[in-house]
Amino acid sequence: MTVLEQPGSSRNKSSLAGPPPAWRPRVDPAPLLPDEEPYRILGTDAAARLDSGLLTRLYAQLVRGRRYNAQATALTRQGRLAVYPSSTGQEACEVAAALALEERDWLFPSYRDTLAAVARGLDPVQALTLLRGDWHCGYDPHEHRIAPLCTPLATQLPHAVGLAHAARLKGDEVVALAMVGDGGTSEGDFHEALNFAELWQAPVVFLVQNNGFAISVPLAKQTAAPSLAHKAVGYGMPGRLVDGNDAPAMHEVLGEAVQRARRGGGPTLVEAVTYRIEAHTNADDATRYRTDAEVETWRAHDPIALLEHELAGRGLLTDEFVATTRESAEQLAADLRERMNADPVLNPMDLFTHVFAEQTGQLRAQAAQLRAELEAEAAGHTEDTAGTAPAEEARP
Ligand SMILES: Cc1ncc(C[n+]2csc(CCOP(=O)(O)OP(=O)(O)O)c2C)c(N)n1
Ligand SMILES: [Mg+2]
Repeated sequence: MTVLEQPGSSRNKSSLAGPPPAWRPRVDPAPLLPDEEPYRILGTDAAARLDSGLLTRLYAQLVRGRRYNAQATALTRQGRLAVYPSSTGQEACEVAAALALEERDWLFPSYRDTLAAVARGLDPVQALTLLRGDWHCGYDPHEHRIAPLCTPLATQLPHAVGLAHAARLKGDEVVALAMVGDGGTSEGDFHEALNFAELWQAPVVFLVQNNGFAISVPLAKQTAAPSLAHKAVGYGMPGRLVDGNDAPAMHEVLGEAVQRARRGGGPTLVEAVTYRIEAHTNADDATRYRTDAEVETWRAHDPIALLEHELAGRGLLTDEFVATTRESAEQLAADLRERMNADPVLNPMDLFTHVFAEQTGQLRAQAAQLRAELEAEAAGHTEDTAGTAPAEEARP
């Protein structure tokens, strides 16, 4: 006997119409859909309306950013920095993210977003503390309103939503801008963050830098979504697709999303289409999974060159302006070199200090072992300078 043949069934009343009540989308998805092509301004008629002051400001920041990336990468080769995930090629995203925010807002960067933190005003050496191998992020997140550079993928996103939601409940007009990579959009945290952000109308902007790869995994193996911006629609949120190498376009779109969030209009997901010109980090060999020809196609769409083209057309790319900009970038690099060459004063025992409010037995045992090793090393060093056992022999 089928369900419909059971006594008392509503067989007679049933029909082949849709589920009761008739289902329909609760919001119209059409306005949430991203543009079909990445939004751009440079190279289009719209470029004419751009303010020259904004263009020169963006240019100076981009040039400084590229120099910073090159210097930080050089520091890894000199053993002064443990690891550096370069944002060369992605400077327009980094700089626009920083400039879109006001002082009262919060930035939630990933490990690749040192530049956004520096463009927001963070000390360039402090910004590298974590990547240098220290146990802390090197700055007070509350003072700068920059969360620690986040290594576990996408975990910064629910944090940003929580902060933004709390600010809204308190009546503070604070916006959180959270940065994540294309690979990070496959993490559960990404979905949970977007879901709650829209439900709560949290003032958050999610900036996905689609740089083509998650280490060696290309986007085509990451997702079957039409674009990453389309993912927004599933949560009832608008998705914007932008040319991530077009600095004024990035600046405009992120600025609009921040304003919308501040007005109480809810979150936005922005996908910036860009490219990671360097390897994933200094520890990666990108030639193993992509061709030089591919990299060259992106070099031809370089964010600095795009801006130079517009500046030159306006007669603003003068020798003097270029020289001043380069000099400022060189000073930044020189300062970084000099200060990163000083040995940091580290206490290895700090490793155990802030893990738990109350140390576990296992951690206490590990701390005791490290303390004993450090004491043995110090004793060996003393004996060594006294001309007896060398430090190396004192080690187990
Ligand atoms: C939760 C988690 N899983 C795995 C890793 C290892 N991991 C570090 S970077 C990375 C790739 C991330 O790619 P993407 O999100 O595109 O950011 P990109 O490095 O391109 O900026 C992976 C898998 C990690 N850090 N955290
Ligand atoms: Mg990526």
